[in-house]
Amino acid sequence: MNRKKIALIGGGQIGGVLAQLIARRQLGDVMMYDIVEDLPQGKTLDIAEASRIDGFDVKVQGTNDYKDIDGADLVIITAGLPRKPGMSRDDLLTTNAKIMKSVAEGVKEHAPDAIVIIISNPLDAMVTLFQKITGFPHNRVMGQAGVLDSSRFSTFIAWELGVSVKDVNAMVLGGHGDTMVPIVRYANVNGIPVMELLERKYGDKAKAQEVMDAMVQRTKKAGGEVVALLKTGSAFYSPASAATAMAEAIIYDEKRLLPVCAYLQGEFGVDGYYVGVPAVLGATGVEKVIDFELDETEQAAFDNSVNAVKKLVADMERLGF
Ligand code: A3D
Repeated sequence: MNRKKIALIGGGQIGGVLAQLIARRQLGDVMMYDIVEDLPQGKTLDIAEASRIDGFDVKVQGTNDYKDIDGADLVIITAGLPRKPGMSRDDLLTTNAKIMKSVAEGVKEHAPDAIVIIISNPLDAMVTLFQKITGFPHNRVMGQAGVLDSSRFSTFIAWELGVSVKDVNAMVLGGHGDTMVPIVRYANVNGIPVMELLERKYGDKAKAQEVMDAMVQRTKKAGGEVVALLKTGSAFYSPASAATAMAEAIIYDEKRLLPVCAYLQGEFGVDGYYVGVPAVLGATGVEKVIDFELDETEQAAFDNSVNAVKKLVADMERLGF
């Protein structure tokens, strides 16, 4: 079997961690592209020189020329500015849309058959724009947000309950912004509802709800919490881990059910927009969106989040993209 070729567009903070994670897991040969001269070459050389120590045997290379991503099977895009303290993801729209336009043109020309995972913010709008420019089938274009947001939510639940995070399942749906929707009703620890565990811990329904509400709020603001601490950029280890999990699901045709930014055609009452929903990821990309019934409050929160995505997409179109 030929090794897969994985192109990373953007060799910044997330791109660097992605290259290292992909190499260590030997998911495929890595080709990192960036516009900054020598940056991707330097980062990948540094990573490749650890191959003897880490025990991986795949190629890890860098380039400033789109020609070198020719024939990539998988493309992961992180090109674009990250947030600074006080900024919302939406504040990045104009700058990152310009960048995404050039990236989409490069990928369309050189990796026309690739499956594409986008991480650049504002996420839902960038995925929409990339698909519009390339015309790639919707199943081959998706965004990473929900895997990370869900991992953040699960981590807070594990800390609160004093259990291993490995046993926590919790999902965050909707757009990747302040309106994202952590699904509390289905959050569980090895099948036991988190709300029941909180009620037992505190012996009081109201207190349990208060603790859950605080975790939901922290999840929604988790990206901003990291930005405020780092001061010079946004989270990069965890987004890279999240996209690596998606890449692995695709490369090994795992059929994992993960929350991803996928194109909706009627599911959850939405038609023609990219939003975060549970989907099956396999060899052909997004193989199926898993629609399930939301209760009234969840649906209202989801609709509100979808409206925020629609507004962002409309703003982007008004800007001429
Ligand atoms: P950063 O370290 O600045 O890296 C971005 C890289 O993109 C830099 O190396 C730039 O040189 C490069 N770049 C700029 N323009 C182009 C271009 N036209 N073509 C190719 N490369 C270009 O940022 P980062 O890695 O920390 O973050 C990257 C993006 O991910 C930002 O937009 C963040 O907002 C976003 N992000 C998303 C999440 C999600 O969960 C969705 C989480 C964290 C960050």
